Amino acid sequence: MQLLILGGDGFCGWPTALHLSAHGHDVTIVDSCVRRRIDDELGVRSLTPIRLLPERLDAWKSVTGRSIDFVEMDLAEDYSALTDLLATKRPDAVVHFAEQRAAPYSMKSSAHKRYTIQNNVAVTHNLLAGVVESGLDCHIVHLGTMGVYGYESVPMDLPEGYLTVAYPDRTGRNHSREILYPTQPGSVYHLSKSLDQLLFQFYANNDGVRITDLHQGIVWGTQTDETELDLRLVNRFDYDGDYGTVLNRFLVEAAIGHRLTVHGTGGQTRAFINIRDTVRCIRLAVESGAEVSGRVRVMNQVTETHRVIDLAHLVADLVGAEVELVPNPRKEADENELRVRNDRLVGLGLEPIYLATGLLTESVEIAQKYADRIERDRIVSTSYWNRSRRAAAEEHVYG
Ligand code: NAD
Ligand code: USQ
Repeated sequence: MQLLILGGDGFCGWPTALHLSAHGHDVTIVDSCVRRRIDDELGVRSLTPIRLLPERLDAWKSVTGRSIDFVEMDLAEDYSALTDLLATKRPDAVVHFAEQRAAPYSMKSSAHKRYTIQNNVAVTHNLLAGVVESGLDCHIVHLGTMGVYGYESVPMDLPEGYLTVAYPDRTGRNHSREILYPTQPGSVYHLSKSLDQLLFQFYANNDGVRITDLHQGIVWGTQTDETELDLRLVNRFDYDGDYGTVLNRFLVEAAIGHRLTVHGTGGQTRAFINIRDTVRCIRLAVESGAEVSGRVRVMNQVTETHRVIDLAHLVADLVGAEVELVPNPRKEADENELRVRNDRLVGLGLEPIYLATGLLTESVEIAQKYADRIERDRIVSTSYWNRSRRAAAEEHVYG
């Protein structure tokens, strides 16, 4: 298949581009490399020493003999370049990763809130409008998030995208229908993904655009079969207070003897997936595109759920670290239950990797290997959801 990977220089996009190329697809990465500039803005860098994208692509060619094209483009700004590219490449599918994806970054200031909404909504809408204008029958595979469902405890397993609701009509006769699951975003970033859902629903209804929205959980791990073929292919690994996700942060904290920063009580339950499963799920979604028509296909891209405090103790026991309960910088429920259906991806052939595997140790080893690259003062999260969260955090003395 001819594939465009939007955001293919990022944490999920890079290993996915390699995985799809390794499986015989013709891959073009489209990226503005804005994520590398955000590292500069935040005064931090990937734990792993990632090469510039052209060097990564040369390494892939020299190791496998396969070429991946790269087009540098700001997808939020350069609509005509995007439509030219669609007309030239005529992709069978576009995988869309190209958004600002950190919840804490999206809450840092009004400038960060505005950037996140403007960038994310513009990229998604430009892509949809561009696909319609090009007249291509091209399948869009979007990386959405579990966070669109919100984290209210509900007495059921979360369905995949749609909820069946029943309601009486004026005469009292009962009807039922499926609606998009009511969205309850917990940050401006998650809000941008909720807006994406409406854009997808509209373009699927109005223009018959074929869309798969993958509601992905928190990704952990860093390497995949393809990125570990050569040091120059290594994937990025974020650990800082803005971009680092919880399990990867705990692994880094443990590796350098920092206390594990559990927000609040740690009673938050979240959904997780290993990066090796991420790339397989996306291949399954792309290669099953022929089954998508009509309404948006939503698949929950998760393999398991865990409470944050349990993860902290798991890592602490594995590596020998201390756990610290710190004031939660986020406005979120202290405790929640979460169970999620993932039947669609399992039905397509996903065989989940669980936390119990040796891959946790792999991440610890990577963290230890690159420990001298870690900026300790960038670990604690200093993005607060509101003034009272900031005030509570500023009173806390970190151990
Ligand atoms: P990332 O920040 O590492 O990668 C995103 C890439 O998109 C970057 O290379 C960036 O330069 C590019 N990009 C952003 N805006 C762009 C624009 N306007 N034009 C061109 N390129 C642009 O993020 P990631 O962790 O790889 O996440 C990828 C996608 O997966 C995101 O949409 C995110 O919401 C989703 N997701 C990630 C996780 C996770 O745990 N990392 C979990 C669930 C969903
Ligand atoms: N947390 C801690 N300590 C930390 C970091 C986080 O206790 O040091 C807590 C947070 O308060 C939160 C939970 O861990 O309750 C998860 O935080 P996270 O930063 O790992 O995940 P989140 O902000 O939700 O975002 C990440 C990705 C995002 C993706 C989302 C999937 O950055 O792109 O959409 O995971 S999900 O959470 O399923 O919506």
